[in-house]
Amino acid sequence: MIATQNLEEIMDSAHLSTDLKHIAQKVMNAERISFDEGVHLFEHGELGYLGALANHIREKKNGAYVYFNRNFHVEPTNICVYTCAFCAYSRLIKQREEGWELSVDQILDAIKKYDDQPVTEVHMTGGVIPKQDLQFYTELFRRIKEHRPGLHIKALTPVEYHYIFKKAKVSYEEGMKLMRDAGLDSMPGGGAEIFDAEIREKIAGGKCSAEEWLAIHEIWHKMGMQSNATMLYGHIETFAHRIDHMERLRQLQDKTGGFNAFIPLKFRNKNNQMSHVAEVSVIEDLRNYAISRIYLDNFDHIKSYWAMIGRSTSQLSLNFGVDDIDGTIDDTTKIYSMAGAEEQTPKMSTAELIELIKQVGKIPVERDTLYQKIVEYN
Ligand code: V47
Ligand code: SF4
Repeated sequence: MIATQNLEEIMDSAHLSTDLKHIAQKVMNAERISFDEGVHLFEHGELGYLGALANHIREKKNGAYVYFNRNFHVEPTNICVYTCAFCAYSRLIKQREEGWELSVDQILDAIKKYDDQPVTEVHMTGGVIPKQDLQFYTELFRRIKEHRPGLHIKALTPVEYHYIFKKAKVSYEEGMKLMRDAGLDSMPGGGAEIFDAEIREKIAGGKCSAEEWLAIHEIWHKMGMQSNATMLYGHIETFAHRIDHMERLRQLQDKTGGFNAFIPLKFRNKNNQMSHVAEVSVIEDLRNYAISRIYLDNFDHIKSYWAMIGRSTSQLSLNFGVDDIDGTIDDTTKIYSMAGAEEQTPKMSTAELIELIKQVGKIPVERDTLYQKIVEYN
C-alpha cells in the first residue's frame, strides 16, 4: 500500500512550491480550486502530495466508507451506427454477423436469471441501432418493472437518448418524461468521453455533442432524477481538456445537484482504432483520481470502476480520493474486457468485494444505486 502523508505534513514541507502550498491551504480551508490551479496540479503535483489532499477531502465527505452494490449488466446490442475510435466493442451494421441484438423478450430472460438473487440494480447500455427505438425501450422498461418492481433500472446515456428522441421527433423533455414514466430510475455516466469539441470529434465523431450530453442530464436532474458522469482519459487529450471536462460537470452540478458519482475511465488500447496510443501508467491513474476528488468539490462520490482498472489499482485508489468501486457485475459486460482491461471475466462476490475493501483498512458498505446504505460491514 502506498502511504499518503497528511495535509499538515505537506504544509510543513520545505520543498513544496508556493503555488502548491497555496492550493493545499485552499483544500484545508474547504475552498474551491480554480481551472488554472487544476491544470497546475496535473502538471506539478506529485503523487504523495495529491494523495494527501484527496484523502483529506475523501475523509471529510465519506470517512473510511467504501461503497459497492449488487448489480449486473445487460448489453442490448453491440452493433452501432457510430464508430468511436476507442471502441473495441461495437460492430458496424455491415458486420452484423459478429454482433448480437437482443429482443425485449431476450432481455427479460436475461433479467429473470437473477430472480432468486439479491441484486438491486440492472445497468444497461451498449450500441445504438435504429430498431431499438423509443417504443422498444419504453416497452422494455415497463416490462422489467412489471416483472420486478424493486430492481433499479440504470440505463442508456445521452448518446442513445439523443439518437432515439431525434428519430422519434420528440423533445429531450418529452422523451425523458416518457422514459421515467416507463420505469427508468437513473442514468449511468457513459458517453461523456471528453467534452472538448476538437478531441470529441476525433475520437467520437458524430455522436451527441458535449452540450447535448449536458442538456439531457440537466433536464433529467430538473425532473428530480439522478445520474452519474464519466470521463475517458489517457488518450490524445491534454491536462487542460481533463480540467475543462470537470469544470463543465462542476458547473452543472452547482445548478442541479443531480450527479451522484464521477467515474474516470482509463483509455484501454486493445482491439480498437487507437491501439497505437499507449496507455497511461498506474501512477497517472492515481493522480487523476486524486485531482478529480480535489476539483469536483460538489460531487459526493468518486468511483474507480474495478472491472476496468483491475482489483489492485482499485484498492490503491481508495487512498487517492476514491470511495466507491462499483459492484458485483457477474461477468455481464464486455465493453472493457474487449478493450484489454485486466479483468477478462469481471465478477466478484459480495464476500470478495468486502475482503478487497477490508484489506486496505476501509469499511465496506453495500449501497443501492442512489447511495442509500443497505449494510455496513464493520
Ligand atoms: O462511454 C468504451 C467507455 C463507457 C473504452 O454510471 C472505454 O455507474 C476505456 O459509462 N477504454 C461506458 N473506456 C461505461 C460507463 C460506466 C461504467 C461503469 C459504471 C458507470 C456508472 C458507467 O465506457 C463509454 C466509454 O467512455 N469505454 N471503450 C476503452 N477502450
Ligand atoms: Fe457505439 Fe458506444 Fe462504441 Fe461509440 S462507444 S461506437 S457509441 S457502442
